[in-house]
Amino acid sequence: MRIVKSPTADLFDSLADTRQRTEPLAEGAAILRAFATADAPTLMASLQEILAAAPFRHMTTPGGFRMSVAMTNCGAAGWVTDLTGYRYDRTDPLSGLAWPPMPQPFMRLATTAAAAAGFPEFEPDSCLINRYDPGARLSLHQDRNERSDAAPIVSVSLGLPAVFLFGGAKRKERPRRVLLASGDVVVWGGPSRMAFHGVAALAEGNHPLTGLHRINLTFRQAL
Ligand code: MD3
Ligand code: FE
Repeated sequence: MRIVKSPTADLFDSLADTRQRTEPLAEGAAILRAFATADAPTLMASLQEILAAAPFRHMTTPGGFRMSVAMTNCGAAGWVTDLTGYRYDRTDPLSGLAWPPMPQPFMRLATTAAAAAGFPEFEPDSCLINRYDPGARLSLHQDRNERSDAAPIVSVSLGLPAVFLFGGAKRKERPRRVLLASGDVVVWGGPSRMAFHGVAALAEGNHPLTGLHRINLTFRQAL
């Protein structure tokens, strides 16, 4: 059997889906499809200002491995890893200075998305910014360096799409695969907050917003 794609299917494939809609994912977790699409250029402009003071860097895990994902932070505290462990730090180890402040467009997007998913009190003090180049991946992990697990984590995907791996409360549970595209926002609260999760190796591509990369913003109440 030969699968022939119609010219209309090809046309649809070439157009980004900009329809905003909510997809429940699990207890406490919701995907807000295209929630950030209209704001994406503004978010990217804010990101360039952050990068001038705190550029992307490949951090080292406590086990001595170089992370394939490049990272930086903004806000009162930033997530860092080095040979001594994982932690939130008020200073950027690269500059010795405080992380750049959270830009207002970042803060507004994170709080409106959290409110839309049922978390009106969310007030992030930290944003971890991840850059994926082709082949970069994040192995299954839990986010447990934040002071409280009562607050959700809000994630914003920009640029190239990625396959997100959403597991369960135990590492051995086989993760579901969820495609996250540019503009998609996911709110992870309630029982989903401590779920194991990761990102499959990024496929090559070119996106008008980010070029050869995927950028992910994760907003946290860390302190
Ligand atoms: C589910 N980042 O930075 S965002 C991370 O796409 C991280 O860069 C991935 O995992 C990325 O820690 C995934 C989605 C995400 C973030 C935090 C979660 C999903 C989560 C916390 C609990 C459960
Ligand atoms: Fe995570």
